[in-house]
Amino acid sequence: MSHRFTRRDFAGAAGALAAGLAVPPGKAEAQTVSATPAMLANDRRFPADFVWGTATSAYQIEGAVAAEGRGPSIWDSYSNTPNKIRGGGNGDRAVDHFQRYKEDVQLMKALGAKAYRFSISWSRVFPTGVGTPNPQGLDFYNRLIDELLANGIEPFATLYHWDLPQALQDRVGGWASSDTSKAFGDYAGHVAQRITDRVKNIFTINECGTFVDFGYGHGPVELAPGLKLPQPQLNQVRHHVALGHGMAVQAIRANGRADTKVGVAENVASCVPAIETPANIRAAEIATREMNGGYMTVILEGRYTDAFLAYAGRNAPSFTAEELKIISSPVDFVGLNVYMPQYYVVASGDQNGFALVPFPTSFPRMDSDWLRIGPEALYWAPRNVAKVWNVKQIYISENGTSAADRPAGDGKIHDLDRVMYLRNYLTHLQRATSEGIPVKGYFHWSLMDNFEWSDGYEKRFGLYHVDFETQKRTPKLSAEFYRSLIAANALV
Ligand code: PNW
Repeated sequence: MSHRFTRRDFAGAAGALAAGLAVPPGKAEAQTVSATPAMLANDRRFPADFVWGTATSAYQIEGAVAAEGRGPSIWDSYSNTPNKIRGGGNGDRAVDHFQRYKEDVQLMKALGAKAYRFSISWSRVFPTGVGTPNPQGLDFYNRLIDELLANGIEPFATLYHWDLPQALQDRVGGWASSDTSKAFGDYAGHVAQRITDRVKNIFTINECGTFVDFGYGHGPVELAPGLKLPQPQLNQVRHHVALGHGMAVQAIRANGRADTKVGVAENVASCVPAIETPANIRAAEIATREMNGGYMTVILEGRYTDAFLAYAGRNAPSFTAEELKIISSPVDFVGLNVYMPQYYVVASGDQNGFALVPFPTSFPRMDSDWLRIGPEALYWAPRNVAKVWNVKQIYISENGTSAADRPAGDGKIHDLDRVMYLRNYLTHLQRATSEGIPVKGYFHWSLMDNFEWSDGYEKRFGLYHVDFETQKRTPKLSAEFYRSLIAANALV
């Protein structure tokens, strides 16, 4: 007979024993059961069909920038501009994944990972963004997809992870023009027609919020194309990106197999109640809707909120009702990239109904300046999205951290800080799934160290350490942690 041994039982019994007290009647059974990790795992499990994976993106890992007819992207130009990238790196070689993809699939397999989220480089498929497709454009991805499937790993493809064809930037100003939204839709349809026999899940755009604000606006970090547009144009860029997403959803529906599932991968502004009171929890829901007005809200509701438009005022984007309909084409799932709590929220009596609490300067961070540590974001982000928009399928499309990983004297990488981060964040994800919040899977960012955009090769996010000279991959302690967690399908 199996006795469901809860953590509370164990804590109670252990506490009583430690205090030298007699074990109270009825707790005797607990006293005789020794708490093996497997037993504790009863409370700590993830759903049986939970999808554990890792994530990467094309420009950050592939290299081979001139292979098989690829055209240049804005990241080739940007990273080869002096003083843009820390340490002066670029993605010309990156981590040579284009050549080493078979070895890299084995790294995933060694983790026991069930899925892999990668991105497709638009300028491999359409070297100038539009027009005649490159006949070799999908060859690499076909090889990769086949290799993944042969190894029992489910491919999840992202169509846009920031590497816009340079020709589109030059010709129409990139996302400043709705021509780019339309070109993105055409590219999405082309790809869907050719991969959805094997790829059943597609993310349209990765983190609209990040690449628009940092690439066209004024972020704490700068990204390609490195423009600083005034507010009206910046809001128009936002709108064109949301429109591009919607056009891609429609093109995938029109050109892909009927069983294809499509969604976004958005760096949702995660709103965490500063203290979990009913009033603050409600305030965090209201904040979720307002603080995600530019993307998530318009994508899931088909309208910009009144507060969003009032705040933008004369700088609001121009848009048509037809465009709002395209933007809000129904999605099958929502992908959330969650690294940190974006805002801590409390209830407020003013008309917004919420207030944002400023961060103290001592708030803890990981190795990237922007990466604040708040494990509860991995509970609240999916919880709020499920609640506010009644979303039925959520993936954590990215979560992870940078760490100052250096091989120790024994050659190993003891990244205790990444393990700490993961253990705590995943505890909150488990809280979410155990409450029935519909999170279907989790993709760790990243499989291996790679080109971290403006931070070049100086920030490492991988479960595998990469020696950027020799390209040697070495599992870190966190890879071992993730492997154990996947094997147990529970917190370890
Ligand atoms: C994401 N921020 O970027 C991207 O999707 C990945 O390509 C990237 O490597 C990863 O997270 C780690 O940075 C972000 O400043 C970059 O808030 C910056 C921020 C958030 C996400």
